[in-house]
Amino acid sequence: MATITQAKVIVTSPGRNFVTLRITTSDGVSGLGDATLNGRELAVASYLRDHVVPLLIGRDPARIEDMWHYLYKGAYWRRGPVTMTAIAAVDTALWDIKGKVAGMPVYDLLGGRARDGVLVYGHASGSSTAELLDDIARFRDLGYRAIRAQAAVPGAPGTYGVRHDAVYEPAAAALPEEQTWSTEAYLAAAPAYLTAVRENFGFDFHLLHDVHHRLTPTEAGHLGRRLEDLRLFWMEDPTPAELQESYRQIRQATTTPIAVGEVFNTIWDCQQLITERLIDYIRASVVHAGGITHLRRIFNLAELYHVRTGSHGATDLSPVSLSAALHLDSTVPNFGIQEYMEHDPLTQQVFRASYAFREGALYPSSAPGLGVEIDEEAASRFPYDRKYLPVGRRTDGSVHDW
Ligand code: EZ4
Ligand code: CO
Repeated sequence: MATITQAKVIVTSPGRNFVTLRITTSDGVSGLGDATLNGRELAVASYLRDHVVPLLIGRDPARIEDMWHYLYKGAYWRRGPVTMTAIAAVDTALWDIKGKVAGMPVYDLLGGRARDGVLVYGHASGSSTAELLDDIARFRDLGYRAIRAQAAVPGAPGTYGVRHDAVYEPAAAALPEEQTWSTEAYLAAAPAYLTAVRENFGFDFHLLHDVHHRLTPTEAGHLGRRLEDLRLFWMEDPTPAELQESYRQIRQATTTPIAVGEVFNTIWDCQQLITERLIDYIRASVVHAGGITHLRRIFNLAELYHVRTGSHGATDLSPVSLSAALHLDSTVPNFGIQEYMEHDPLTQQVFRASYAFREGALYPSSAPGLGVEIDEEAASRFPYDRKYLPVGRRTDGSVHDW
C-alpha cells in the first residue's frame, strides 16, 4: 500500500493570493488541491499546516471517502468555510493522485464524460451601459454563448462586478475598501441596462446577472418579475441564503430562474433550497464546499429535484479548482453552466493548466488526474500579500451585504 509521505502548503500571490496543498505519496505520485479562501487565506493555510497535515502522513491516499469523513467528523467541530476549504484541498489532491495512479482523467474515475464540452459564461461589465455593450460584443466575438452582464450604477459607487483594471479583482490592499450601495439606484439602473443588452444583441445567447446578495426577498421578487421578458438564464444570489425558506417568496413572485451557492460550504446549506425546489441552479464550488466528493453529493441531490448545477468559478479560485470543477461538470447529468474568468498571465506562470476553451465551452484535458501542475519555483517569487474583499455600506452609513 502506498502511503502519504508529504503534504505541503504553498502560499503564493501571482496577482492575487492562492493557497495550494500538494500531497505526495511513497510511490512518488503527487496531487494538488486548491485551499484558497479570498480574504482569509492564512486561516486555511494554518488549519492545514497546524492541524491537518500531521494527520495525513502515513495514511492511504486511495481511501478518499474515508479521509473526507475522518477530517469532517474527526474534528468534532463541523462545517464553516475554513474547515470545509481545508477538507476540499485534501479531497481534491487525493482525486488528482488517484487519477495519476490509474492513468485516467478524473472524469473517468467519476463515471466518464456525459458531455463533450462544459458550457461556460464570461463576465462582461462596464462603467456605463455603452461600455457594457462594447464588452458584450467582445465576449460574443470570443465565441461565448453565455455572458454575465454587470454595469456601474450612478449613485452607487460600490456596484458589484465592474472591472476597474484589465482584470477583475475585488480584493483590495491593506484594509477593506468601504463601498457605498444604494438599492434604489440599482433597481432603477439594472433593468434598463439589461434591456439594452437584449435590444442590441437579441436572444441567441444566454444572459446572466449577479445581484450579489444585495436585495430583500420582496425586492428580488420584484426585480425578477421586471426582468422576465429578457429571459435571463439566471438571477444570481438575489438575497443572502442563511434563511433558506426566504427563497420561497422570490420563487412565488417570479419565473426568472434563480441561482445561489457561492458561499455555501455543505449540502446542509442548500438542503431546503434543493428539496423544496426554491432554486433552479446550485452554484457551490469544489474549493469551498468540501471538494469533489462533497460537491458531487450536492449535485446528485440536486438532480433528484430538477435543480441544475452552476459551479462558481471566479478568478479567486485557482486553476486547480477550475479544473476539478470541469471534470465534475463533465460527468453530472444535471449540469447547467460553469462560471469562467480567465486567470491572468501571472497566475498562469505559477499554475500550468491544460483545459482548453473552444466555442463558448471549456474542455478538461484527458491527462491523468486533474491536468494542472504548479511551478513551485515561480510560486516562491510571489510572496503572500494580505488583501481584503470590500465592505458594503448603505448611503446612511450602515453595513450592507457586499
Ligand atoms: O464576488 O468570488 O459570481 N461571482 C462572484 C465572485 C465573488 C468572489 C468573492 O471572492 O460573485 O466575483
Ligand atoms: Co456571484
